[in-house]
Amino acid sequence: MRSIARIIWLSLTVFVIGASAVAAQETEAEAAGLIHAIAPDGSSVNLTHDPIPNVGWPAMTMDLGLSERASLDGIDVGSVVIFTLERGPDGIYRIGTITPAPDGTEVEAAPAGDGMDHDNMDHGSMDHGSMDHGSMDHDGHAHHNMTLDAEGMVMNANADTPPDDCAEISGDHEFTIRVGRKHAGPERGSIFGYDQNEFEVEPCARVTVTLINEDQVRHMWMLHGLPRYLYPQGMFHLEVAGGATKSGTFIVPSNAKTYLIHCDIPQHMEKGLKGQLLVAGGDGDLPSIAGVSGPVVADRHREDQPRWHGWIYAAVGLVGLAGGVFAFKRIG
Ligand SMILES: [Cu+2]
Repeated sequence: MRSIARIIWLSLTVFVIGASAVAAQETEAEAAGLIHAIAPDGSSVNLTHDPIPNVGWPAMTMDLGLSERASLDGIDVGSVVIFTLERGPDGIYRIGTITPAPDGTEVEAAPAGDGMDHDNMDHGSMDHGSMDHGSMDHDGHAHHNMTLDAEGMVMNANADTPPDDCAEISGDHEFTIRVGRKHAGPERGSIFGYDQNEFEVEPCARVTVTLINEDQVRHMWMLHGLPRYLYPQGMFHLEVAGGATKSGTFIVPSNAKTYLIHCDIPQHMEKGLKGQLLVAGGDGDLPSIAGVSGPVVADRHREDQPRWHGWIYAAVGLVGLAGGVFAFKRIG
């Protein structure tokens, strides 16, 4: 009887640990931000923040949803705040907690003393159509680092500046890629898939990618290894909400190199969303790309085992079960 109590106790402990792991949201980063707008229902804010290296974000102005426990007490348009970032149950970043920042906290991407009185501006009367966005000085950056809306985002797009090693853009490539469960490959553990996992372009090519998300969940097409002087964190990034489509353009350098493509939502790369872009033939295949390459260390697949192994497992299991029933009857 003692051992039964022990088993119950153990199960309860495991249950409690599991439940608290589900309840606790993992904070991935903390940052300061300047609030520009608060949604009427208080569910999201628009703010400018400095680079957040922990999650690979450059400085940007964006909308962020709030967790249920985030309180906007004492926070208004124009407030400088300290907030934590976490992923919601949908895998999308949101604000975990938010508090007014201590006096003197500065958001470098949004200097407090820029002389503009945003509160008193009549935005409704602005003629955005006639504004010359091209001539705006975005903190000296040559590119729009990011565009973001409800459909998703495009980060580090670059359609006109060739990398330093390219005298000019050599030509254009356009790829339309579909992503979703229905494109999952036959590989073990594959749940998601792109309909194309390998791309080849010439040195200094300009590449436009259109990502069509055929799933309900958000997916990404993120390319790594680009020169950091042109692409913050060395990446180009499309992120697309379920059912939506996004396009973006980047220009590759001249050297022979293989670039990693993946979806950065947890487990999506492992479940099939991994590809490669070869420039000038690339410098080798990356591992575990559906339809292209195998894993570094092969799995011990069950189908590799002789069938009689299964019968041995079944026999051992039966003997164990019989022993258990016998012991139980004796206790009874
Ligand atoms: Cu994904």
